[in-house]
Amino acid sequence: MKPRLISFKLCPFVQRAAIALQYKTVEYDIEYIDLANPPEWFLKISPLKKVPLLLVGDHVIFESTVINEYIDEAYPNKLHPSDLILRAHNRSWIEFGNGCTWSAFHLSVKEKEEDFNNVLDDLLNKFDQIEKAIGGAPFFNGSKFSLVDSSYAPLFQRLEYLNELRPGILDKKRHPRINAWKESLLTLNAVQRSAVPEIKELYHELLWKRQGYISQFLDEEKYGKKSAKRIY
Ligand SMILES: N[C@@H](CCC(=O)N[C@@H](CS)C(=O)NCC(=O)O)C(=O)O
Repeated sequence: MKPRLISFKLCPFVQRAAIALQYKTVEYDIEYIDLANPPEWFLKISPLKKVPLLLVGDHVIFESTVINEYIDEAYPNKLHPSDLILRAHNRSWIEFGNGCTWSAFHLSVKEKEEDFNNVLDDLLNKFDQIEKAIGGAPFFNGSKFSLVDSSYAPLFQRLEYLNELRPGILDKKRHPRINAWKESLLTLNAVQRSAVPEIKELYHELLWKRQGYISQFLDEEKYGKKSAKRIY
């Protein structure tokens, strides 16, 4: 039975699940909803009213980290390490990545430069910790792709887009290992296939709608008049 991933095109948490499914070459269906106007059926089945959901038969699995654990256990080619301590260590860094993913969201919405810089400082301090925890190359644990990789790739993709607009977010000198890791992930097929092809354009549009500090670096001509601020 094919699992069905309930998605929003720009959600980094959904993308984590799509990467795990893609990497394992699992056949799945994907259904996109509009989070600004979610359908009734979705509100009924989503306990937190959030995506991702993974529908397996009649079962609804929610929370991206739990969905990825399910995908890993349900399909061949284990992504989590078999060593108990290493697996716990990986889970800790996945949890740590949740906070970093929220920092990327805050970078996109903070209106004042000072607030933006405070979020960025906090994120770069978190990156100091990750830099020390990376176990090898090209992936977090070394040669083998894992669920830590699928958890951080959507974050790196968004930071790359933000950094193109406003350099100084990705710092190769301060975090050489993170930046090399990011490069490996963003060129991976499973990551490239995990989002819609127009992801960058959609992300730029979203930044424009959010009207945060970062939106001033977008091409104003292209997006036209500022509209009412929207989160999604
Ligand atoms: N902890 C959740 C976070 C999911 C999440 O925040 N999804 C956002 C979209 S990226 C959402 O559905 N937001 C809808 C809302 O908050 O109403 C996970 O990892 O799955």
